[in-house]
Amino acid sequence: MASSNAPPIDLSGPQLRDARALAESMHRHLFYSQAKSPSLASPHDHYCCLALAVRDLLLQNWVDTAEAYTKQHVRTATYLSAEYLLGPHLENNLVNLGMRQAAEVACAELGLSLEDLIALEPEPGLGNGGLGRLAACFQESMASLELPAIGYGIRYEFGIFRQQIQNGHQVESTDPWLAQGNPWEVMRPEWAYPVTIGGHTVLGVAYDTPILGYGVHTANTLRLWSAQAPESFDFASFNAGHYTQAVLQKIHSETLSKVLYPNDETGQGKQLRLSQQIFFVSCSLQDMFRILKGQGMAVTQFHEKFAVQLNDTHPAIAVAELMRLLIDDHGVDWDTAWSITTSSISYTNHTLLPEALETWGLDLFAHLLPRHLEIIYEINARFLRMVRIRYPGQPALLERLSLIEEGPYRKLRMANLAVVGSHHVNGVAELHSTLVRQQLFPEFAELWPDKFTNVTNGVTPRRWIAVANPFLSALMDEAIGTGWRRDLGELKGLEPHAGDPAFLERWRTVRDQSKQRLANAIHQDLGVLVDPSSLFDVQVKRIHEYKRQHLAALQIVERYLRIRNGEDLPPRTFIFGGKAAPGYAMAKLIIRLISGIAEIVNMDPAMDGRMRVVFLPNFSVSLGQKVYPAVDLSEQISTAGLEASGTGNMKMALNGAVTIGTLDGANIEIRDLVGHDNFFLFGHTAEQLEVINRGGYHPMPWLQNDPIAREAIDLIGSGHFSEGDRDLFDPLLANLCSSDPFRVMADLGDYRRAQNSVDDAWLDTTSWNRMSLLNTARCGFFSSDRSIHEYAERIWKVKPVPIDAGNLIPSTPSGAS
Ligand code: NBG
Repeated sequence: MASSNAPPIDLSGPQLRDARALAESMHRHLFYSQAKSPSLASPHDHYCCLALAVRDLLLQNWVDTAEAYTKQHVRTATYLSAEYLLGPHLENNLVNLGMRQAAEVACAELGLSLEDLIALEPEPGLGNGGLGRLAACFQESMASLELPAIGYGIRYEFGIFRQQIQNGHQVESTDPWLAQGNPWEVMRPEWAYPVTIGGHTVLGVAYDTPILGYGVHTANTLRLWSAQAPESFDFASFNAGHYTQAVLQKIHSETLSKVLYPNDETGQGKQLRLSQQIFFVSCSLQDMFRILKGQGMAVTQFHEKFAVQLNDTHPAIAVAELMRLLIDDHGVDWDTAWSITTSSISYTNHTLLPEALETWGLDLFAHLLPRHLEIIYEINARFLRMVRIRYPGQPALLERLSLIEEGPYRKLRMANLAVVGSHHVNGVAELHSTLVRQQLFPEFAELWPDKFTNVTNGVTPRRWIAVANPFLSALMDEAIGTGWRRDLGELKGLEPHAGDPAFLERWRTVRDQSKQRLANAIHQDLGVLVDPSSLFDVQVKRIHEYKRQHLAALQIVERYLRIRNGEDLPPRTFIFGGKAAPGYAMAKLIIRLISGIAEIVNMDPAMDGRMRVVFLPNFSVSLGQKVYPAVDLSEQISTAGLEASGTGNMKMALNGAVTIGTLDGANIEIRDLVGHDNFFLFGHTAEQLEVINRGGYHPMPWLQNDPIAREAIDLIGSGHFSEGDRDLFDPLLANLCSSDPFRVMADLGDYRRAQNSVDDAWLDTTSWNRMSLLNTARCGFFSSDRSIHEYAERIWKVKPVPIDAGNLIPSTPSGAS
């Protein structure tokens, strides 16, 4: 492997010692773990050696943490999530250990490039988007805040699909992220639990990954369950000569944790998804009972030991499963079991979109989980009895609150189950939490006003600034010290520099370095040359109509027409990225449209030096780490009221991007914090849209008054961006012009106005740099440390437990919990 071209790093004594030790450890692992000689080692061998050497370094923390938690009987948060979009571990662990520089020197000593090795790590993409990434940021923050916590989930063999763009279309392939092994996990065959689904029993086996806190000795555990057949072979069939049948049985069981479901996918694969949910929830709860017992605590103390957080409704079956375990397996009476359950569980809602609120047909549910259904009927009967007493003579109210949706095809409402079974329910940004109370669960909110609360999302500054943006990090370290990594509020210290032209110039320079880095990657991967001095206008996130990538696309077509008509506009590079659910035809068509526009624009000499359009394939955590630091303009343009929070908006603003956005999700809080002058606002508010909707929305009047929009739509319809194919974009255009469910036309004019003011603002470089700096300086609130602190204080009642370095804590007298 090529050696690093990086300038030599000046390390002080102890760090140099660390570097030497690391290099030695890598050398040893090459022989003892990879069984290779240096001359035969592949780049992947070197990556494994480094990963194993780093893992060795954090094992002490991991072992000490487990030991301390056990001996001190600490109250523990358990986070149940079907998704963890972790991203690669290596660099993050190096940063959290304070070993990033030492590793660079160690690699150089061995003639290797740390950056190259980091790039070799396959990313565990065990999540779809924001929800899964939030779960990953939260794990890291819990460890950094020294909070006793366990993350529970599924060890999918195949993570989120890989996306390629072929002839402008999204093409999916599998993500065999485990194919080359995974140095970060430890299998725990001794912790395996049976789960019976549809009369068939599978075994969930624990795989543990350490989650290292930043600058502390805490390393918490992420425990993911892998499905196995209880016996590798059905010996009866085997002996009867049915060898193949016995093996098929095994394969059937293991299918359960094979693949992560893409979200936004309706209907398909429902049965397997429900099975996955009960599978990981049951294993996790059984594991908690094992821990409880191991600490000599009674089952009736479950809620004293554990705060169980449901990440959306995917784990909502936990309400019924915890009841079942308490009653059937542990002999607890109903009332006590219900009190334990509702004292343990809390639920976070992540979306108001009706199609994302999970329901299960009762037939399917009864077939797979008959005992759970019985329990749910009983919960419902008791709950509705209580409601009937409080609100006599209101059958319609009962119908809305019921856990069962009546009708020809009866369904189980998982969100209602989660609300009834939880002591707290939270939304993920102020507006969203208000809408959860007012629109989604108004009757529940009236019944239990104190149950509902808000915890605005956040992102971890370690991965999303320190790892992702070394250039900005170095400048900030110099200006305000290094403490922002632990207390992101310290970014405020940048504010006095907003009036210093020389500092703003340096701010610009480090931002340009990130843009250059992204430009290089775009050139290398896509062969497109983009100008790092142009305005980088970026929208990266899942492709969905409510996020309105098509609104951005229309605006780009308008800009293209304006430039062709001779208008002089400041140069811009439009960058998109994101996956569309494989079954979501409209989202895939939006990708096709963006690719079509990119192809025409990038070939047109009239666009040279004025505009480029790029669709980055296979957006991921690692790609995000390159993109977020390079954003000048952050596109957060969802239909107001539909984006629960957004977290990409936070990553971009923290890295110095200015937002163009609607009053939606956390955009509102970002705008209030950074100052209204440092944010480009447009569009209807959620309230205004409600009024418009009540009057009966139609896009036509908007379109008729907007000749520019009509021209853009006509150009798309003419086949200009689809090699003459006039029909290709028909479904998209017809939808926009007839029902326009996401109110693109209602907001297009104001979006154009806001984009014009962006052009004006960009021309004043100093003032733009100032806006950029103020966005970073004022967004410290959006650290996931702050979010987790709120959960721990207000919802979980879990306290930090500092871990001493390499120094096992002696057991405390009994009684502490
Ligand atoms: C998503 C929302 C985002 C939000 C993340 C994390 C789901 C179901 N919801 O707006 O769409 O930021 O959750 O809370 O994925």
